[in-house]
Amino acid sequence: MLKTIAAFGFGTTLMFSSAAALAQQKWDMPTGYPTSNFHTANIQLFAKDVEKATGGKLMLTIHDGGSLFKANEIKRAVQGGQAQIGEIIISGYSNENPVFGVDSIPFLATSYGESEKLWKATKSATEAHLAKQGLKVLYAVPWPPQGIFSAKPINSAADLKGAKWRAYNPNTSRIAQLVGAQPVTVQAAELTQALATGTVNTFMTSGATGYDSKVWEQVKYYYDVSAWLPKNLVIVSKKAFDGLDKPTQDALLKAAAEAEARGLKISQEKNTWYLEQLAKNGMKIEKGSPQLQADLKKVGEQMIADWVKQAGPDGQAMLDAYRK
Ligand code: PCA
Repeated sequence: MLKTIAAFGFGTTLMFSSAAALAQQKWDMPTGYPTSNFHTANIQLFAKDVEKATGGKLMLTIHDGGSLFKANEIKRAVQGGQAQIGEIIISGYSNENPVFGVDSIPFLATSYGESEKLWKATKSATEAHLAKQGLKVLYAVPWPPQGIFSAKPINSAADLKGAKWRAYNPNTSRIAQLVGAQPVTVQAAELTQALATGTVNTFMTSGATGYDSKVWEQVKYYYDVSAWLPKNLVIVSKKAFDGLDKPTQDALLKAAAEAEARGLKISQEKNTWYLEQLAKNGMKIEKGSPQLQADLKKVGEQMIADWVKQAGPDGQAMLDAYRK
């Protein structure tokens, strides 16, 4: 009898612990960009891979386009545990730490190759700062190169004076200041409306966001100056990650590594296609006059110098590693 009770007790413990191990986890995953965006498409594949690899034990519910949290609120939401995982543009947070903004300094890293190199030089510092905030980086994907969209033709930085300039991070606001434009921060999800209401008429972003936001209805010129390639990071709350069993953690990391490689490839491949769509919709695509290029390079030099001052010797060491 005693033996039976003992056996029963043992059995129930086993039953409960395996039930706990098998329990399904559903995570909310806020993102800031629309369903049509290539980062979002990549995230959808990532979520499918995670579900498949964990046999449905970990499910990600994607809330794209800023529908659960606005793009600029997602980092804090994951830090605070209101969402377990999310997508952020790291340069949106350069006020917290200069290293977060290094990928958005004009003309520091202007191609996919340079952007990867810059990420290698700054990745561990970025990850360490985020770890202090309870966040773990799962993967990073660059946006296509950033150019200038404008309602009127631009031949030099002087033509940008007084423009109603849409900014999406502190660095794009700073560029506006340096060229004498008026910066207004507008998240990608609100760009179409901000253009329609005339709140903004000039901005720097990729062909991807130009296409997603159908900017050709208001904006006719695109100067493909390739000034920088900002990165989106998919981050997870360390607490949520640590709460997963080892096989689930491994599955998540593997899916993340695959999403990083795939995201880079899509970004590169679609860049030309996006610019073609802008042209098809009546936009004029140009490289930008030598004067405009030279003026913007000067803005970039100023911003690199400012960045080194803010980031100190550690920052200088990262730049040296990047330039080596
Ligand atoms: N699109 C995003 C960030 C960079 C980009 O290419 C945006 O404009 O908000």
